[in-house]
Amino acid sequence: MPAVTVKGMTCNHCRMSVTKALESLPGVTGVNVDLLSGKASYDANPPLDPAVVKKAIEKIGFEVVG
Ligand SMILES: [Cu+2]
Repeated sequence: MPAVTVKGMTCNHCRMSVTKALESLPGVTGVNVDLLSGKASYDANPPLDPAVVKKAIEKIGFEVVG
């Protein structure tokens, strides 16, 4: 599963926001976001452009750090 590290998530609401943002992207079949580590992993077919993933997360107010 490809993954990014998201900075700025502080509670379960943040985690759900990031999850929903990723789930809304075309072709996404699964999303898992870990609040403590900030790791957001996803599966998509066809694979997502990492720039699109970054943009979707930044659009809702979080920072992608890796
Ligand atoms: Cu929160």
